[in-house]
Amino acid sequence: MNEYKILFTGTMGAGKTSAIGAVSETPPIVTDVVNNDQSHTKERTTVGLDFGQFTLDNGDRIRLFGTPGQSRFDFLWKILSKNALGMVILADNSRPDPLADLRVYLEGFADDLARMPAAIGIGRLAAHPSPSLDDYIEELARHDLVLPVLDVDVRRRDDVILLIDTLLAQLEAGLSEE
Ligand SMILES: Nc1nc2c(ncn2[C@@H]2O[C@H](COP(=O)(O)OP(=O)(O)OP(=O)(O)O)[C@@H](O)[C@H]2O)c(=O)[nH]1
Ligand SMILES: [Mg+2]
Repeated sequence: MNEYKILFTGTMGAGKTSAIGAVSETPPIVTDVVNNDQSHTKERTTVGLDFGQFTLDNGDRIRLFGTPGQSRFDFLWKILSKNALGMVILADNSRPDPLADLRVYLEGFADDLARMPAAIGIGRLAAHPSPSLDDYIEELARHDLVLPVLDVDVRRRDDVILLIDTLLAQLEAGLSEE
């Protein structure tokens, strides 16, 4: 049995807590409090971490960690990414400048992204079609990254599992090269 630690990160309200809650087999550990951040209207926001886990059909266990979205907690990013085997970066396409949001995480996690697989999940794309998936791919290319970019609804279990499978497929491809 293998255990994989996967980190979920991305901007405030992109859905890190929702995504982990959508797939966790155990009640997710959530550290949300009432949101006083004026930059976002959401009711609650994460101030510590999210944690959830689930088991794949082959018995491998996935441990999911989520970061707080607010940048004042970015000191936690390094701690939470330690020993992670892969990373999911979530974006919210309804925000004023989602590509700028993504850049914060591409730059903040540059060291990690150089050594671990990642997948990008774009939320609320149907209602907010711009920027497009191609625009995200171009933004990644400007950071010398080639990563899968998926249209996801973090509230849907299947979408979150697809993101995780995309990471695992990259890990497996990497392992078979060795
Ligand atoms: N209507 C709608 N709501 C969505 C969609 N995607 C996500 N949401 C909602 O957006 C909210 C996301 O909130 P969280 O999961 O707390 O986001 P987070 O990334 O953990 O936020 P922070 O911890 O504050 O950084 C939830 O209320 C979701 O139900 C969508 O496509 N449509
Ligand atoms: Mg959260």
